Amino acid sequence: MTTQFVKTPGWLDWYDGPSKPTFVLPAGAVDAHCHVFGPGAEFPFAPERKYTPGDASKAQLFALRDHLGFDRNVIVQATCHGADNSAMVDAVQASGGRARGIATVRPDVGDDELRRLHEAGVRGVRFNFVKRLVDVLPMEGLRHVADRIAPLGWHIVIYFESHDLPELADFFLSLPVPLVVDHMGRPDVTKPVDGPEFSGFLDLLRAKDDIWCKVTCPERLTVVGPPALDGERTAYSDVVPFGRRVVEEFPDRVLWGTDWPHPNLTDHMPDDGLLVDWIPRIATTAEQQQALLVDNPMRLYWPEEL
Ligand code: 0GY
Repeated sequence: MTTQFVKTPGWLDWYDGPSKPTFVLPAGAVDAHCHVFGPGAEFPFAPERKYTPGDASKAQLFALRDHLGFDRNVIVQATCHGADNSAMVDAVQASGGRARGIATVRPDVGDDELRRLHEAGVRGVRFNFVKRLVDVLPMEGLRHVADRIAPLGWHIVIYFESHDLPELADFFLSLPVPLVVDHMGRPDVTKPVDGPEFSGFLDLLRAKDDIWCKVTCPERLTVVGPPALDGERTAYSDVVPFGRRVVEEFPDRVLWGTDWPHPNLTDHMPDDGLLVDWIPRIATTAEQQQALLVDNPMRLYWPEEL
């Protein structure tokens, strides 16, 4: 018997039928932040999850990859699957080497399991501090995980709300592996890009040269919202100065991804084609685009191919 999952009330499903981007991605571009959800009948969602999504399968992710013009994916374990990485690993293994994974592991994860994940294509773990998504693990447990993964050459993806950064920064800087920050540390884009909050975030990136940043999720950070559906493709203008600032100062440490299938959006579901068209507004030169979309993610996830 298979389990039937009932979606969280008001859950917005991903947008089927995204437009073709106007921006042509450089050859070998990597979608460095995306997820799979289930399908729940095959890969049940975790009992401790904070939301129940609609299904978003590996086949649908790979179809989106091809439609948008990406070559590869980095598939990040979604919190609705807890520390059961089966769906993510299944997708990575089915990609024929064109995907890497970011896992969620508990402090008591075995060495055999870490090795198995590495062989499957996992190259990091995610530490999530967003309280609406997870019961945050104690710092000692996270530090133990960091020590365990360091010998594998993995990194840690960190996800937090901007107002929590001041109390988390010292912990982040004490971790023994490279860090990748999700979604620019979730800035409040109604505040000035030169103001103390975003400057504090930039200081984190300045503190060590192995802290990377995903300049992602304008659809999640925006206050002005998506463009009107009138052919206008200049979406999410309020997030542009933030993305551009990070790309300009750290061109060799930025990554970009769709965040498909866009969990927990409540206002609107983005057209992924429009999201791709947002990229040249923050990475304005061909050189920046090549670094953001190809060279940087290849260095982090497929260094053996360089
Ligand atoms: C994202 C953002 C979110 C959710 C998750 O794993 C997740 O559930 O990452 C969010 O709700 O902000 O990066 O997909």
